[in-house]
Formats: sequence, C-alpha cells, structure tokens
Amino acid sequence: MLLTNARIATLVDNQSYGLIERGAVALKGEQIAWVGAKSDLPSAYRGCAQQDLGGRVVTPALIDCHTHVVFGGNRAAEFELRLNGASYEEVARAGGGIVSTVEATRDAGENALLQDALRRVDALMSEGVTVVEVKSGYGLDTETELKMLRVARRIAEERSVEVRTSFLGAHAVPPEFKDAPDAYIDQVCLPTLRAAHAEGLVDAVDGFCEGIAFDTAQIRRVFEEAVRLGLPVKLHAEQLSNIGGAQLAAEFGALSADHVEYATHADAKAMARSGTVATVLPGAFYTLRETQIPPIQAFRDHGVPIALATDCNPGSSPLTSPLLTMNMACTLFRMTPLEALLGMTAHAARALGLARRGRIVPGHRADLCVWDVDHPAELSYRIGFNPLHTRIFGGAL
Ligand code: DI6
Ligand code: FE
Repeated sequence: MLLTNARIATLVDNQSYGLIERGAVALKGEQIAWVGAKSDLPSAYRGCAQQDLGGRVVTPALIDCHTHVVFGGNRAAEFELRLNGASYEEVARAGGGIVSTVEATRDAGENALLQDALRRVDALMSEGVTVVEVKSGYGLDTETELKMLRVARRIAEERSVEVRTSFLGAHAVPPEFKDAPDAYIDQVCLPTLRAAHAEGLVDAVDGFCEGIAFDTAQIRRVFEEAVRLGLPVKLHAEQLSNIGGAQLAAEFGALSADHVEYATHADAKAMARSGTVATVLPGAFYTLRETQIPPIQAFRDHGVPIALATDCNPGSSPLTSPLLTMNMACTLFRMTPLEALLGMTAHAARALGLARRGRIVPGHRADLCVWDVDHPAELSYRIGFNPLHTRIFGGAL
C-alpha cells in the first residue's frame, strides 16, 4: 500500500520534525518499506494501491510508555470528599487511597478488570496510541498481581494494540504487611516476580522508590532479581522527593526513570551515561498540584532522551488522553511541541526497549497516525480536541 499526498513528520533525528512535503510512505506487510517525496518514488512502488491523504499530517503512531490501566473501581468519591475539605485521615477512614484500589482490584474478576481496562485503552487508541505499557502493582499478592498481568496480555488479544507489561510488585506495602516492607519484598514481591516471569507475563520490572513506598535498598533487591531473570528495569523515581532512585536506576542501566520532578543535574548526568530515558508524567504533576518541575533543561544539556506518558491510574493521574498529556508537557514543563511528539513516539519506544518503533523510516513497524491538522505542532497546541483521522497498526488501517 502507498500513502500519498501527505505531510510526513518522520522524526528521523531528534533535532527537527524531519518534515517531508508532498510525501509518500510505502507499506509492505507490517513494515515501512520506503518514505520520501512522491516525486522521488522508486518505480517499484508505482503500481501499489494508493491512498491519497489530502495533504494531512502523518506522524509515527503514539506510544504510551507508562500506564496503570488495569485496576478495579475508581477514586471519584475520594476526589469529591477531598474537594469538600476532607482530610487525608478522613479519606483513609472512608476507605480511600491506594489501598482502596488494591481491595477493588483483588475483588474484581478477570473479565471485569479486562472490560474496565479496555475502556481506557480504547480512549488511548482513539487518539492514536498503538503501543501501551501496562503495570501490575494494585494486587500486592501473588494471585492478584498475576491476574493483573494476564489481563494486560489479554488487552492485546482484544484490540489492535501492542502491550508491554511491567511487574510493579514494589508499588506499595499492602495492609497485611504494614510496617514490614522487607518481609513483603521477600515473601511476596520476589516470589511473585519469579512466578510471573515463568508464565511469560513480564517484559520489564518496575518499582516505586519513595518515602511512602520503598527505599533504594529494597528496590535494589528487586532489581537484582530482575537481573538474575534477564529482565530490564525501570523505576518511579524522585516523584515527591529525591532519595536516590534515579542514581540506582542508572546503576542498573534502567530503560527509564519516571516522574523525576526532584531529579538533579547529577542524576541527569548519571542517566545520560547509562542511556536511561527520563519519562515525565505531567498528568500526575497536575493532579497532585505539584510545583517542582522536572529538570528538563538538565536532561537537554546532558542529552537524556525525554519520554512522555499519561501515567493513567486511579489516584494520581486519571488521564487517558495522550494529546492532552502533550499539551501539559508544553504548558506545564515548557517542553517544545517537537519534544512532546518525540516523547510520545521515538523516546517512548526507547523507554520500553522497543526497536523499530517511533520514527517513520524504512524497516520500522508501520504504526502511523494520519491527523487532520496542517502542522504537527497543532497536536500539542490544542486542548481537548482530537484531530485523529486514521490510525495504522502494523500496516493495517
Ligand atoms: N506514583 C503515583 O503517583 C501513583 N503510583 C505511583 O507509583 C499513585 C497510585 C495511586 O494513588 O493509585
Ligand atoms: Fe506510575
């Protein structure tokens, strides 16, 4: 198939959109076979079935590289209580907080969890997402962590979307291990990781390194197990404070360190050395009314690739719009529209360790978006508007 009459943002390098005017893309099977100006089209492709895109913009499809879309229930009641002035204790007594999501996720059947997750994935796909990362971490017991990961895998059977799973057993300390986080790591988290890996349910290992979650010594033990199993790692690091998570992530050559509002120049330097992507999550920043902006300029100065994701979760980021996420990255974090697009495409692919995704070049997977806009900067500029015209997944419209 040949897409013609397109304005193509190839993102071939990280310095520009790599725009091709009056461009054409030849798709062969699931791959991009050729891209360039229509006038340069090799004769071999002239006989292909052609699709005229009417001058629309084509970009790589979007990749949401950090989500928690599988969970039970929601936290709208807690949201309302807090805005009516309830204190943290009152919210907890009314059954709110992360523990309430853990309870709802434990209680939910696998099919119900899947149906709820699909509604969120459908929202992501409607704005051009073709790859979604999905974390466990609301089970915190073996049975429920495995259930979450099986649901994540089933998403890819139900929809034309690629799923990458991250095991997040070290997300929070469950109530039954209150004040005993080390025992939770030894008795639940590590054995569950081994069981999930044995079932082929784990693509990467994640953790939440924070005062309210796990410290670097505890995360280190999880990462050492990941290394033994041959799995890549990533980390929720320096979201609410700096306790050394980014340095630990860099030490283990992590794919990404995520949130990173409180990361420093030294952290950026270490991440650059280890090739660790900084994944920023403006939805959580916005929801928590955080004021500390991640050190974007330090990441730029040290050449750390910046990825961008929704962090879709019921507590700190009930967000299912990648386009709004791009707008927030620009307005709240002062990233440029080009950086926002790279963050949701090429750099997001890298944050997942996925090759051949996120740029429009021959040999890459033919995951593309056709947008009803004149210029790719419009994707970040607009608020609450979805100009997606066509989503192409593995060469299929
Ligand atoms: N960081 C967050 O902000 C969320 N998890 C995480 O690792 C909070 C999750 C929740 O409140 O449900
Ligand atoms: Fe998260």
